Amino acid sequence: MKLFVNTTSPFVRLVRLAIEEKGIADRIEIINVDPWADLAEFISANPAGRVPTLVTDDGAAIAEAHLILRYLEEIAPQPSIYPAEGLAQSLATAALALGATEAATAVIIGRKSAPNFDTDMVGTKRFRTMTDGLARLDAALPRDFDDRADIGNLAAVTALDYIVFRYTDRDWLAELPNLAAWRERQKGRPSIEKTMPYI
Ligand SMILES: N[C@@H](CCC(=O)N[C@@H](CS)C(=O)NCC(=O)O)C(=O)O
Repeated sequence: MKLFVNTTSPFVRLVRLAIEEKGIADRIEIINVDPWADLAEFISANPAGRVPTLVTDDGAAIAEAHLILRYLEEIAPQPSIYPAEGLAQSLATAALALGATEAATAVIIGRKSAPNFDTDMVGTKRFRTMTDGLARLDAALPRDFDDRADIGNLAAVTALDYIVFRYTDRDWLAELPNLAAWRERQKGRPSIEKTMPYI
């Protein structure tokens, strides 16, 4: 299989965290692309030109992180990232984290064409989503990875690290003492360290 990625995308990271936790990295060739560069092979796999995009050994091209996660769960069911026990709570945690992640990427993309994006109506709502989403995670922490790796904590570490990485003018962790301590406890986990975003 092939996975089109870049090194910054939180949606890519979510998928790569699942790949690492499921122990299937050796089955997947990683192809780094610039999603804005319209590389022919990439666009042919995903006309939206967005990472992550997975191409299976049978040639099926699957875009959208959640659809890729669904496929990974099928080909490598254990360890499951959607365990039945406490599933609703894990999905609720993931929903908060994904809302914050979507908002954070929307601002980065919005700035490309609208210089005042941060302060317009949409940008203001996206920042509020990030702030409130992380505050709610701080008030109701995800499980530790040592307990289990599930969609909730995969999405939470993805959201937190991405926002800290992209929005450096604010000390997010100082405002989120519980989440900061939670993040500290996850340090050293191979899946997390291997997939940290960078430019
Ligand atoms: N809903 C998609 C979002 C993917 C996405 O927005 N990827 C960004 C990188 S973070 C991208 O490739 N952007 C290029 C573009 O918007 O054209 C998913 O869950 O995979």
